[in-house]
Amino acid sequence: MAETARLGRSDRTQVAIVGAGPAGLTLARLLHLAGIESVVLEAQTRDYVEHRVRAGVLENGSVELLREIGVGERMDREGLTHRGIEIRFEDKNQRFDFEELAGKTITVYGQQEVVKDLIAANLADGIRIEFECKVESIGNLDGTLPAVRYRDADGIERELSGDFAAGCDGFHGVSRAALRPGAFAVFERNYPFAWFGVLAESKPVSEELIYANHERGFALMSMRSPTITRLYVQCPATDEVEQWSDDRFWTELRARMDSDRGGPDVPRGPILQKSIAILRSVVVEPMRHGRLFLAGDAAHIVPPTGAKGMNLAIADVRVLAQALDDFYESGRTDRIDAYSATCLQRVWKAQRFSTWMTSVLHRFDDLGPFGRKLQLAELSYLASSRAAAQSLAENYVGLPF
Ligand code: FAS
Ligand code: PHB
Repeated sequence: MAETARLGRSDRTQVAIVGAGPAGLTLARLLHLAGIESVVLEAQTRDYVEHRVRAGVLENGSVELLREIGVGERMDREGLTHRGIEIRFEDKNQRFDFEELAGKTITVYGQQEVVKDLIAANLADGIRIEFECKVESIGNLDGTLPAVRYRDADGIERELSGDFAAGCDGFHGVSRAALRPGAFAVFERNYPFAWFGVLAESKPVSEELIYANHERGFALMSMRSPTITRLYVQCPATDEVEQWSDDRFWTELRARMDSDRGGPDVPRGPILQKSIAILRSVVVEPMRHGRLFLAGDAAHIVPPTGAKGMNLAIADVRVLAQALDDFYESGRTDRIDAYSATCLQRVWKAQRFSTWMTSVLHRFDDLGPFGRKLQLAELSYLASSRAAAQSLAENYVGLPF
């Protein structure tokens, strides 16, 4: 049952938002704080989106923005402030002190927690979020009133029109399908591997994230709390979750951390959730089509190695909300017209960083011995050069808005 009073068969708002992920929910809140009305249409149930395990690292700028819009209280209480990360390669751990190198920290706080906080705050402020409402099409993009057609929880066809529409419906959403063929370009790169990830009830071995480059493949030890870990190992892109028994996972992670040869220990614990995430890079240009604006994963996907996915979604809607606020305040359209170019600046820098992190930390079967040596030289340079370490730090904590 939708949380707010059900909309009429055809309804009207200022901004029709498709998708209740970090992009859609943050946008709705930013608009509300600027006195602009929006309605969020979400295909899944509230329970589903509030329990979907995804990203876990918030850049400094995302943390500040979430505080500014009034959803920072639980994040500040339960989130973990990290002053750096470790990268493990050739049997040693190298720490990178972000606070010392870039003057900023990151926060580890699960994406589903951010989503929970945004939904609670938005509903409390009377922002309309319609769950179990699957959008089927978005039309009239070049007109003055884009029309979002959807099916509600009872299967009834409805239409929501707005001055503007925001496609915040992720990579598999409907908004990209609304674009005129030929009106956009897609830049993409697919990787021949994926991440097998688990959420486990086990004690993190380190206060900070450990990324590992190992000849057996990449591994990452992250966390969600002092008792919940989020752990990943590189696996073939064709793998299925069923191929990874608990025992196989723990054995492989320990091997990649050299746990039995002086490397960090990997305490086992009950595995709560398993998933496989395909690694790919995708950018759709432009991100604006008439009165439809794409934001977040609907417009771009980054490999998770740089922990940029959720942060880019938040950065996009920050630009969009400012542009729409200008429009409603003064009729200005210069920021609306600059929306795509402004976001793509940041998107491509995040793509560059995420691609670089992926290239130095993963095992590429076609790398060959020379390529492998280059990879290790890159990591050794990173560990010995302040300039290289500073570049890593400033990109990881988040480039200035
Ligand atoms: P989202 O995908 O979060 O939200 C889109 C919303 O739109 C969803 O709720 C969906 O149900 C809804 N929707 C879709 N189609 C619809 C329709 N037709 N009608 C109505 N609603 C519709 N990033 C990291 O940094 N670290 C990670 O570990 C990490 N893990 C990930 C694992 C997976 C499996 C995925 C897919 C992504 C992961 N990411 C990770 C990236 C992730 O964090 C995304 O960047 C982030 O979710 C993007 O947020 P949104 O753009 O809001 O899209
Ligand atoms: C996570 O905590 O889920 C996480 C952290 C860092 C990454 C990717 C995922 O690069």
